[in-house]
Amino acid sequence: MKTLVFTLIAVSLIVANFCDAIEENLVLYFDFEEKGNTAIDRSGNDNDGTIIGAKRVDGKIGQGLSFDGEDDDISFSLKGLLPTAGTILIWVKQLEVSADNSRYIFNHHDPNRIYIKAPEGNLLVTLGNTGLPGTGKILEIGVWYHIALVLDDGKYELYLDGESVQKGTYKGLNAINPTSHLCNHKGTEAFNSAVVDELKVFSQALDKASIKKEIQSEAVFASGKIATTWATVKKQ
Ligand SMILES: [Ca+2]
Ligand SMILES: [Ca+2]
Repeated sequence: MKTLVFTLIAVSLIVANFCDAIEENLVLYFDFEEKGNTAIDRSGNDNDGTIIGAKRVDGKIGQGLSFDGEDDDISFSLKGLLPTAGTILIWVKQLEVSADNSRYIFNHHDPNRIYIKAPEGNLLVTLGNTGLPGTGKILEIGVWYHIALVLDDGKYELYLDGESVQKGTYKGLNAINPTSHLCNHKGTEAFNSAVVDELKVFSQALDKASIKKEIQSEAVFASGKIATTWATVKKQ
């Protein structure tokens, strides 16, 4: 029994190590590990998502949500987020190129725009009334990428797989909309064929180390190490 308790504590410490104070500023978290037409917001803020058409498939960690690029949607609120500071993190794998090649990944629509998209595969963001140039980083079809967008009072920084690929300034992001979407524009157009997983939105600007930590902690779960540890605990 002592071994069991010790192992449980050790596992708890491993998990706690990756879930530090920044988790308090989590305003939305979808892991897509459920069934049905609601994506449960694990942050506790009731920013649940309404799914139309999109299907659960193998994701980056467990299940992800797959969009057909024709008419699939998920809409959700971002209660708890202010327009002044925040971080959006998401895993995405582009599938075939859909008719509209704008390839929206995250859509918080105009006039207070927060767009993460990859037209022609070229990763770019649009913020408020500021259209920004493509990063030149191409999201290949069938490959998982981790994207993090940090907003900090008129300054932004975009990360791809934990590395900064663009930063600068923006204007005109003054309010948070009642709804946002993944993989389309406003839920009505520019549908993107892709699988997404692990959408996290924080109400603070995360630094590079915190973003890397998020990716690292997810990698631990994805590799099954935690599950393996639990399996070992159960045997004792
Ligand atoms: Ca559909
Ligand atoms: Ca998942």
